[in-house]
Amino acid sequence: MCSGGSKEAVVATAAAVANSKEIDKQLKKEEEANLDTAKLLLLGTGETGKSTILKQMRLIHGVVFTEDEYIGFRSAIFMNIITCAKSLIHAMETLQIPYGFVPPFVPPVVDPNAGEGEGGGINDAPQPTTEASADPAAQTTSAANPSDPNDPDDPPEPMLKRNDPAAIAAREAYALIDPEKGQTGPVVDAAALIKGVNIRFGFVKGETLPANIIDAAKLIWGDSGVQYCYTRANEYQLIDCCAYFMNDIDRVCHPEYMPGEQDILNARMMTTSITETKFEVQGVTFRVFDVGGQRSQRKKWAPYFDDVRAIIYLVAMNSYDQVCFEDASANRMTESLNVFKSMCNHPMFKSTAIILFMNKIDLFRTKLETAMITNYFPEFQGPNTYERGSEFFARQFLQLNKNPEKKIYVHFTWATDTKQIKKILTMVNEIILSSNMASIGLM
Ligand SMILES: Nc1nc2c(ncn2[C@@H]2O[C@H](COP(=O)(O)OP(=O)(O)OP(=O)(O)O)[C@@H](O)[C@H]2O)c(=O)[nH]1
Ligand SMILES: [Mg+2]
Repeated sequence: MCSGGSKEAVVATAAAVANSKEIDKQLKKEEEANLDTAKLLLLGTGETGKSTILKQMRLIHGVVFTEDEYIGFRSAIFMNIITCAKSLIHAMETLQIPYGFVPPFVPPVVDPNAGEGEGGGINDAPQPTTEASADPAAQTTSAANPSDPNDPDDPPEPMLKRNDPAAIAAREAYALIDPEKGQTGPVVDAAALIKGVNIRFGFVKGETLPANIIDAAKLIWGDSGVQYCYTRANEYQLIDCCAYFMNDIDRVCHPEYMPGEQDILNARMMTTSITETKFEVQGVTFRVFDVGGQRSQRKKWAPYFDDVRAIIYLVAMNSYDQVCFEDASANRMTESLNVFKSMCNHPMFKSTAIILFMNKIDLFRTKLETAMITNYFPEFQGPNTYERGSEFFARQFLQLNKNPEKKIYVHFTWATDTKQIKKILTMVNEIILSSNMASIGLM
């Protein structure tokens, strides 16, 4: 029998209606709040360019840098110069390269797949000069690599830089150095000075590197052996802004120097605490979280995973031949693929837009001239070109997505190039805004 007439039932119904109205009100409030804000995470492994993209967002959306930040960037740039000089000096010893070493001519990288489609074929590659062929070091290597480059069934083994004639010649020259006396000369003295440097910078205006350190860093960078060592940077840890600042030491070490936009974008500071930056796009507040990408930092990510509208996941395209800063046994690209796999399939990101920034395309292009992808990713097929390489790596990431419904947006980016990033971020904003609308059923 219906109990609609009882007093208790009427009270209970009224309470339920009030409660439901309250819930509706609350939901409406939340929807409005959701529509007003979009939470965005910048994710990726270490040194992939997350903070650089955040700097670009700040420049583009007018979140100005404070004076303290400018001074912080300037200090970071001085430290970048010292760090680079120290890394190069250390690598000269570990790779066994003498100061003043001039590498013999080394033919460009042998590409067993070149000739198919785009990219120069083996037959187009400049041949070794007679001088280089007469070099016993060069003969050792060609004996170890006897394939006939014209025989499609027996393609030559791609050669790693540490085994090429220049590397062998460097080691031979290094072996001739008297172990008692070592090398002598102004560059060696400069290296000894830099090795002993232990400076920290505060927030003092006009503070710069001492003149003797500036001169020492310039001498090191100008040495032919160090320049050769720089070409083998994938064999040790060297930050990507090395050439940018080392080529411009006089300008950035001037006492009146304050970093410009391009300097700020190139300055390297490892992120060790998560920051939130807010700016408005078409009436929506974007809350952007920049996290540290190295293994120890990734433990801090999870508390930021709720209610994320979009993830920009950064990949350093040029890292395919590098090992991780925090683990010399892990390839950087493989590490990035593993982290992407768990992020893109994470249950909390079911309805989160995933935007993949295949970054550092400028450095990727340069690297392809001397480093074969197939040496590090044997499944790579085809010529060692930008088109093939970028398509291959993007596919490696996309195929990790286990949800066919999920759309992953891919952009090939150059994070230090404001013009390019401005265009890409406009497209990204559109994706985020429409995903914001879709999240509350308005699209
Ligand atoms: N040439 C070039 N350099 C880049 C590019 N993207 C980033 N860099 C440089 O790479 C270095 C590392 O970039 P960051 O933005 O600090 O990397 P991150 O992902 O924030 O690194 P963590 O904070 O350690 O996780 C900086 O010196 C940047 O200037 C790029 O597309 N091209
Ligand atoms: Mg960072």
